[in-house]
Amino acid sequence: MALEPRMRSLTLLVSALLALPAVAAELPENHITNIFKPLATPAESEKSIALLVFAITGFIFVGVAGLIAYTIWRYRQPSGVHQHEEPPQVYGSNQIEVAWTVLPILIVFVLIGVSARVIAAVENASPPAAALKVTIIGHQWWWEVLYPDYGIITANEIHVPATPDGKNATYLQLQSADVIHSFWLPQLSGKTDLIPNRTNFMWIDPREPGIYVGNCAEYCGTQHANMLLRVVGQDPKSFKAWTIEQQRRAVDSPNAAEGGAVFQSLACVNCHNISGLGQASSGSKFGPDLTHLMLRQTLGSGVLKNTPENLRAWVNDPQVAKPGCLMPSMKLTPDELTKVVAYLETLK
Ligand code: HEC
Ligand SMILES: [Cu+2]
Repeated sequence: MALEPRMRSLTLLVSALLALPAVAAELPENHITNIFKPLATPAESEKSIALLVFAITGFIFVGVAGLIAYTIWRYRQPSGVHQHEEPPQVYGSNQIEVAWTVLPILIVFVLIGVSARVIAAVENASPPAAALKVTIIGHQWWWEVLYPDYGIITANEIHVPATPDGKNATYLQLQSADVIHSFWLPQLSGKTDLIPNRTNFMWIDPREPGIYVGNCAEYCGTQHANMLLRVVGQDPKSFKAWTIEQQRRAVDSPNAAEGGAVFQSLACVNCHNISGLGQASSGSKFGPDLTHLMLRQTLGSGVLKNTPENLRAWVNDPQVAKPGCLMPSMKLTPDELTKVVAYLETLK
């Protein structure tokens, strides 16, 4: 009787495991978060060290587990015999004790040595003068992205050049506006924390154009799991085109004027900056910069695709898609909602 539920959960577990490859296959080609498919130098060195560590620890595991299995089998009690005496015992052996002390110490030193070399190689690489510099500021629960040399401010989606020769490195300065976050793009590099009142660095040199996804890797509050990261690797020409688009100030088309006034009247400006909207909005950094909102693929740090319906739903009540997030439901009337969303849709 007790077996039935156990069997059922076992069947469930097995079918869940079998379904895993299918789930992974559902993801679009470049949406992989797999440290074993590195596409940048730091991630490559980290992969090779991960494989080395797996090999050494795997060897130890097979050796130890094998000896245990062999011993259990070799010294099992023969069937039918009921003896209760202990087998002959061995007390103390200098040779064995030296072996099991020295060997692990050697293994640990090898592991420390290779790790230190890889860490130093990744961390001490100094940026070529031409490297793109990007500042990332972690906020609860989104990423502010600044390009100081271009005067660009955006959020959650980091555009960088990507070339097969890895010659287009991007240096990232990592900061935090509130609590500790951690920046992690498995295919590009290891994790680096973003710590309040401190600047950490990391670099990436993506080899292929495409989207690299990642996530905050340090628990930072309720919506930590929805603090997704996207790096958009682009060939240098498209990257250049992107920077030019981003440097434009918010468009002032005639129908946008009314919407801009709505936006300003609805207190959105207290938290969001839109360049070109005038003093009222400049410098608000509590929420993501919305100047080129429509050029982003997602909303709310990856929780929603950036479609007209989702945008309307988000502005109507962000707490539905991202409960606990720091944008309150603004309780707009349907008319205000329509106007402000129509305005947001002009932000290209
Ligand atoms: C109290 C501050 C605050 C106010 C007021 C506010 N927002 Fe937000 N908004 C935020 C924060 C914080 C986020 C990021 C939420 C997250 O991803 O966790 C956000 C996110 C957004 C996003 C998604 C941006 C992106 O790139 O993901 C849009 C669009 C937006 N707000 C529009 C508005 C509009 C329109 C108004 C006025 C009706 C408004 N907000 C009022 C704080 C605010
Ligand atoms: Cu987090």
